[in-house]
Amino acid sequence: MRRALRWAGCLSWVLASCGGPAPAVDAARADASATDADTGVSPAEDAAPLDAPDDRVVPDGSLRCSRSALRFRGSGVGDIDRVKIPVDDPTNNAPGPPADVGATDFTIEFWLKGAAADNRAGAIRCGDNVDWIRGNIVIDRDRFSQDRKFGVSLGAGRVVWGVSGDRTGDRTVCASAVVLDDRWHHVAVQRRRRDGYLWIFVDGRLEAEGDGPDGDVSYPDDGVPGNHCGGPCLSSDPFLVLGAEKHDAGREYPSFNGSIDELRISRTLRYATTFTVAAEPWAVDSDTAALYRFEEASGDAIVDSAGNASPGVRRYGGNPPGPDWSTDTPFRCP
Ligand SMILES: [Ca+2]
Ligand SMILES: [Ca+2]
Ligand SMILES: [Ca+2]
Ligand SMILES: [Ca+2]
Repeated sequence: MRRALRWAGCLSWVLASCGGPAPAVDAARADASATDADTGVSPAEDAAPLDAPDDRVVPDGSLRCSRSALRFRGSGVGDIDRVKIPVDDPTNNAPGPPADVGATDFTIEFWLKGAAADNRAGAIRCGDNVDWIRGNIVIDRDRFSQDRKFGVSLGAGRVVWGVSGDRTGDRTVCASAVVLDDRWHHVAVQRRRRDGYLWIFVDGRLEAEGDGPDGDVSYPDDGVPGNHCGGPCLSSDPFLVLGAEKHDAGREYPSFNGSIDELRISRTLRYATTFTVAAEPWAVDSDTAALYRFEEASGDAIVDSAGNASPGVRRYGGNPPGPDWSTDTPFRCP
């Protein structure tokens, strides 16, 4: 459905569907009804929201700081200016690597820094739709015209999180806090497997939540990319893509222009309500599916700190070229 929806989106661009105001959400609301004892998530001890640290200097040693991040340029063309993490091998029915989440609860979180002038997507109309693809795309695990997909984008500077179920519909939820202020922000999105419930947290504040489509949204082990990419979408569908719209579908579906650091994918719900953001980089624990610290600082290999079971590749290029290795990080080393 993606292509049809995308072109329908072009036609309706001047209408409210693309440029309308962001829906009201209850910022920083810790709604007990949204969580469930079944999830096993315990509310944070300290529920007081914290402002995002910026230019925080933390001690060196034991990787407690971040020396390196990636600076994307928003090219959105040519399968470059992005990181690609394979989540399936289309030539067989073997299970994907741990980064292929969606069969269980999961959390995707990362640090992001960008400017509004570089990311001009308008407000997203959130609801039972796939309109997250109209924002500047930060995380793209789409499947072209097929179900079981998800992604994170920015519309009018707000975090947008969308999921399509297993023939159970679509849902996009929108945060209200503006993050495109050229400062580092922590973003966490979650999905509960039992009922498809979705959450967005920004700098530890619960920003948006809602019941989403049900079912397994991991990449199908027997998935066959459709013939929508000048041929089968073999170079876009079976990947988790960072910092770009994975299909290069056109400027109506823009890519993120800014920095990403310390991306963690977990096979659990990490957060139940407003929480205190970690003051240093994460270490791998038993719930970590993949952890990308971007400490390589050179080259094209993207290392997964969780045993490198889900490695990625930097696809460098564009004008200006990206993503560049950057020393601008949320946890600067002395
Ligand atoms: Ca880093
Ligand atoms: Ca496969
Ligand atoms: Ca549901
Ligand atoms: Ca799979």
